[in-house]
Amino acid sequence: MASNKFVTLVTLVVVLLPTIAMATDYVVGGDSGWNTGVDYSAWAKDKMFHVGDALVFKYTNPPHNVFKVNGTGFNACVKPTGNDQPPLTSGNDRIELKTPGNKWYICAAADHCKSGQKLVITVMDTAPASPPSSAVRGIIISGYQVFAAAVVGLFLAIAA
Ligand SMILES: *[C@@H]1O[C@H](CO)[C@@H](O)[C@H](O)[C@H]1NC(C)=O
Ligand SMILES: [Cu+2]
Repeated sequence: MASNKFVTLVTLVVVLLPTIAMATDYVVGGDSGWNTGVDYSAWAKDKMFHVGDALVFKYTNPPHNVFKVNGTGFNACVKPTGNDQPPLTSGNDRIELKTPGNKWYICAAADHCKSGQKLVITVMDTAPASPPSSAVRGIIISGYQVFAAAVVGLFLAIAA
């Protein structure tokens, strides 16, 4: 019967919506942006990055830029060579976090990286990680899902 398809669609939308809506854009460095003289490990420390979130690098080019590097390049402040990995230079670069794991970014201008213009983050899967750090997020989600279940139940009752 046709209304079953409708109920399924509503269920999907209602259940999946918070996953999409809760994706966050993080402006790297907050009001300081992507610059020298900013402690990016302190900035990243209390944040939880998930697949679907994005980093936004805001800076002036020249001199600044953004190279995505690996752990070796991060530690040694060495940018990738070759044209296959060009830097980001727009001054307002949004990088969507598509996969879990460690991500490293440096500025390759002069000694900027060595003086601290470098960022390492760990991206987690979309599913909320274990408490306590994600406890609040978990409560919001479970609260929403109770609400979602009620809405779906109502539709089922109407459709029956
Ligand atoms: C890290 O990146 C550099 C520069 O792109 C590359 O030469 C090196 O092989 C990479 N190291 C690893 C472990 O992937
Ligand atoms: Cu720089």
